[in-house]
This record gives sequence, C-alpha cells and structure tokens, in this order.
Amino acid sequence: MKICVLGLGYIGLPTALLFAAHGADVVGVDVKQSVVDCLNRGSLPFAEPGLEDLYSEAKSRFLVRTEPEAADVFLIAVPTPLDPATKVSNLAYVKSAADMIAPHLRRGNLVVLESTVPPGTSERVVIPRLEKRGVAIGDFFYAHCPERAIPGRTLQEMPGNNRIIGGYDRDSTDRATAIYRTFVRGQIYQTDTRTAEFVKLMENTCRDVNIALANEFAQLAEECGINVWEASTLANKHPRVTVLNPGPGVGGHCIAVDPWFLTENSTRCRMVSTAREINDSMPNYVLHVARGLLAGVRDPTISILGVAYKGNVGDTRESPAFKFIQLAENEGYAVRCHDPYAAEFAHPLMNLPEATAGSDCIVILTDHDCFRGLDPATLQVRNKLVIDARNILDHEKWTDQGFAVRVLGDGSSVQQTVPGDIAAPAGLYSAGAARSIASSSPPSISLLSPNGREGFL
Ligand code: SAJ
Repeated sequence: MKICVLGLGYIGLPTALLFAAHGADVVGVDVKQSVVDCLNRGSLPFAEPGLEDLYSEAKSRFLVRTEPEAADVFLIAVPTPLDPATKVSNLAYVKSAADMIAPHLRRGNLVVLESTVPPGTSERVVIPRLEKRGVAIGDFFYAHCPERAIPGRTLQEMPGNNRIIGGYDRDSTDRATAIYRTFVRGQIYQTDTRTAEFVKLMENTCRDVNIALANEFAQLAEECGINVWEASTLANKHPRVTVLNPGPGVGGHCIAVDPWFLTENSTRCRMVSTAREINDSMPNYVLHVARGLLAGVRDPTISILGVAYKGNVGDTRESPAFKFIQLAENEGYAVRCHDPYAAEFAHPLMNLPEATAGSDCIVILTDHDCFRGLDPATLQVRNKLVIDARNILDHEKWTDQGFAVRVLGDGSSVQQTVPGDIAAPAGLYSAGAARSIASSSPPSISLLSPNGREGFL
C-alpha cells in the first residue's frame, strides 16, 4: 500500500509517520522546500512529544518530496486558514492539493481529506477538482476523515481517539475505514462526507462556546466579588456541569478559526459569533486589568510570560498574545516577551531574566508547566505586580515575596483605599490578599504616582 500525504505540518507529518510505522510506503509532500530539506536532513520541522522516536521508527518507509506521485491513497492535510478581514475560509491550499493530485489519480485510488473545511466543500470544491483529469468519482473513492488530535498529545490522541469517517459512498467509507484501522485503536464511526465536515466544526465550536462562557463567568464573577475559580470548581461538582477555564483568549489554528467555517454561509447564527467575540475580547480584558494596576507608573514595562497559544507547546498561531501586545504597545507600554517553548515569534523573545529585569508588571498569558514553580525571589523587577491570566502560579509564594497578585476572575476588582498617597487601582489584590490587606502592614511595593512621587499600594 502506497500513501501520498500532502501537507507535512502538525497533522500531516505525524499521520504520514504513523502510516509508515504501520507498514505503508509513504511519500510525504510539502510545497515548502525548507520542510522537505529539514526532513531529508533527518530533522523535524517542529517539536511534538514522541515525534522523534516515531520518525526514527518510520524513516525507512518514508520519502519526502515537493510534488506528489502515483499512489494507492492520497491524503490531504493542508492548512485551511481564515481570511482575517472577511472571516471566511481560505481554501486555496486545499484546492491546490486537489489540483496536484488530479494528474496522478487512477481508477481505484482513494482520496482522503483530513483538513477542516466548511460543510459541502468536498462535494462542491474538492471532488470536482480531482475529476478534472478525466477520472470520475465512483471510479475513484473519496472520504473526509477530520483530524482530532490535540497538539502536545498528538501521538497519544491520533491512534487513541475515536474517528469520524464520512465517505462519498459506501465503498469509499469502507476503504477509508480499513486504512485508518491500521493504526487507530479508538472507535471509527461512519457517516457521509458532509456530516463529517459538520461534525468536526461542531466539536471545535462547542469548545469555543464553552470557553466563552467561562470567560463571561470570570467577568461576571469580578462584578460580584466572587472568585470564579472556586465557583467553577464547586459548580463542576454537579454531575452534568463542566465549566471550562477562563483565560486571556482562545488561540491555535482550530478553535479560534473553525466556528467561522460553520457560520460563514449562514444568516441565522448568533451564539457562535458572540462566543468568538467574547474570546477575542479577552486580551482587551487582561489589558484593562493591567491598565488598572499600572496607573501612575511612569514609562511602564510589561513582561509577558508565554506567547504560545496554550501550555507546553511552542505554537503561536492565533495566540491571544499577538493582540495583547499590539494593544499594550498602542497604549505606550514597553513589552518584553519570554517563552521557553516558542522558537519564533513576531516580537523578540528573551530569556527570563532579560524579559523581567526592571519590569513593572508580569503577565502570565500561557499555562506552561514550567511557569508554575517560578521563584519570584529571583526576578529583578521594578514594581512587584503580577497578573496570572491562567491561575497557575503559587500565589502565596508570590505575595510572600511582596508581589501584588491579580488572578483573572478572582473577584478582587473591588476598589480599595490603602495606605500611601494614591488609591489602589481597581482589582489589585487576589481575593485572599484583599481580605488580609486591611489588617496587615503596608505592602512593600512602591509605585510612582502620576506626579512622580513615591506611593504605596
Ligand atoms: N482554552 C481556554 N480555556 C480552556 C481550554 C482551552 O482558554 O478551558 C484555550 C487554550 O489556552 C487555547 C485554546 O483555548 O488558546 C484552544 O486550546 P485547546 O487545547 O482547547 O484546543 P486546540 O486548539 O489545541 O485543539 C483543538 C481540539 N479540539 C477539541 O478539543 C474539541 C483538538 O481535539 C482538535 O483536533 C484541534 O482543535 C483541531 O485540530 O481541530
């Protein structure tokens, strides 16, 4: 069995290697020469736990090219980005992959689309392009098998998760099922192509809407003086309730994008687009908190810890950090970034001491595990302020070191008057700290008031 995989990114490469490790001869195709060169040198173009071992195991059955060639199965795993201006899917890569396959397509071949697409794309866009060189659907087979693996756990989830396979017809579905059975241990559920396209979008939209609800709860909790983290934990004790975690926004190439694919042709949708708006507005909310903390600080510098879209990965695609940085810089804040996972980013990345030296406010945007145990005593900051937008720090440790800790959704946005010549900005202390501040000695953080005089918070 020879499989030609088009697109050697986060999904295509692990999928290609899994097929090769399970006995198929695989030709991996990527239009980027740099990706092909990198793999031909024996390196990987991105990091993913377990991928190096899988590559070593699969290498002898895996070739890399910039052009497809004749095969039994063609698998398309190319990106489907969102046009940021119109919020409409950009199918250019999918179209181009289908055009590249068409000259090599023979009777009896199977084409599988893994890329996420708006419902109807297979029938309206992909199949007609595949048919252009004379082989009609029916003579070749076609299925949509949307990927479901989560970055960071791709190699556990790809074989372990249940899969949806939507074939153009019965034969297509069965052939695709047989091929995926070679490495998928989860259940395989069969359906038609259009339903499979819709199911994939439902999954990610469901997550986006639930994260938006968590983000709205966080803001409502602030208004009520409630700690949303404690409240969610308690609500989740109900057997049919799962409140997700609030955060600085939703990033990645899937959840921040796919809901738009579901609604791009609809005239009816409200909840899905509102959820997108709520999640997209979270960087504004975090900046609003920072603005409150930094009122009165001259030439403030913000240190961002974590620019990846989520914890323990280096992927920065659609990361909320982009918007946060742009908004912060537009307001005149100097911004420094540190992320031990991200290899490249639009903004310069620094090591931790550089990114935090002389800082006025540390903002945790990504829940990397390595940030959990950070020792605040080692940081040479100017003002001891920290916003934990992921609720991952050991807050007691930070307050013990004199830091004012603000956790997103901790319910502390109650105006307080404290010793010193400027009032504490709204939302400075975590709920616990806020309760103890009245009876304790003045905290050791000194800030400059608007007129440049020292004050205490
Ligand atoms: N996030 C929160 N709060 C939460 C959970 C996540 O703010 O409680 C944020 C994350 O920090 C991140 C974003 O949401 O910025 C998305 O992260 P994620 O871990 O939820 O998902 P992705 O984008 O890495 O992967 C998703 C997965 N889909 C679902 O869980 C329904 C994965 O299974 C899909 O394969 C992947 O999209 C995809 O490729 O479609």
